Amino acid sequence: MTVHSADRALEAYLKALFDTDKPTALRIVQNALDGGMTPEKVVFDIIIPGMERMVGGMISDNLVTLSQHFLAAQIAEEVVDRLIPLFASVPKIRGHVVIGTSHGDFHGLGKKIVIGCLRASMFEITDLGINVNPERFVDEAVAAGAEVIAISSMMVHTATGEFGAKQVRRILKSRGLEGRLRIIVGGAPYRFHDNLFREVGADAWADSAAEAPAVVARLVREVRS
Ligand code: B12
Repeated sequence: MTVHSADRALEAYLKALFDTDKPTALRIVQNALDGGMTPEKVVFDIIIPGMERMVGGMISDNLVTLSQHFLAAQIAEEVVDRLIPLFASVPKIRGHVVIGTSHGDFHGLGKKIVIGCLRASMFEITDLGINVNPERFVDEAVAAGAEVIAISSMMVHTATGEFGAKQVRRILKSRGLEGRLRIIVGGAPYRFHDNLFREVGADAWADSAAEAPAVVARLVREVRS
């Protein structure tokens, strides 16, 4: 299949995401490149709008299932990683985020989707995986020169407990790192209590992966200002 325009490619790509048909989605990307579309155009006119439409708009009407959501994020991550080195001028990375799921929490799907959105928005990501202890969040963020620590918690006790964001905040404070690093949290427990992110010592939270890039961009600006 030869794809002649970004619009047509985007429509075909969205259909493949809806069908959770990863081989077809990747083939559409490859066909676009083979047809002469630049890697920049593929990322900015197909992958990012595809991701936004799947993760942002339609999910609120419950039209998108978790597997469709997940696939859009997974492909965005793979394709963006592969194509960025091929850009004519390498895009400026907007900031560095160290992300993981809080200690005791093995729910990794929300985090994966957040990573897809952040990578597609040109943030550099260090993924620490699931069940990450607080010291490791801080150590890895310092080693990477990150501006933001992102903590995903899907369970109430891992969001509010003593081995999650609260302890990360204490470590930042005790090591004098609060001016250099911001904490963003996310996950279902934060939806039910507007102020919970503050109570656990975070600087910000985002309700969905689609909202995360704008919030992270603000935190990076704060650190750099
Ligand atoms: C899938 C799932 C599992 C899978 C996880 C698979 C995996 N690889 O992730 C498995 C089967 C392993 C599992 C295990 C357990 N689970 Co479970 N699980 C779920 C389930 C059904 C979906 C969670 C999920 O992945 N949602 C999909 C994501 C995409 O949704 P999301 O929250 O909307 O994510 C978005 C935002 O929150 C945000 N976001 C997420 N993280 C972050 C981070 C940042 C920084 C930002 C900015 C944004 C952000 O962006 C995401 C994308 O838009 C929920 C129920 C539910 N419907 O939520 C229960 C649920 C979370 N599980 C629960 C429980 C209790 C468990 C177990 C303890 C069960 C048991 N007895 O063994 C174990 C715990 C294991 C452990 N230690 O973690 C409870 C938690 C209850 C509570 N109030 O704390 C829930 C709510 C089910 C329930 N109703 O009881 N689970």
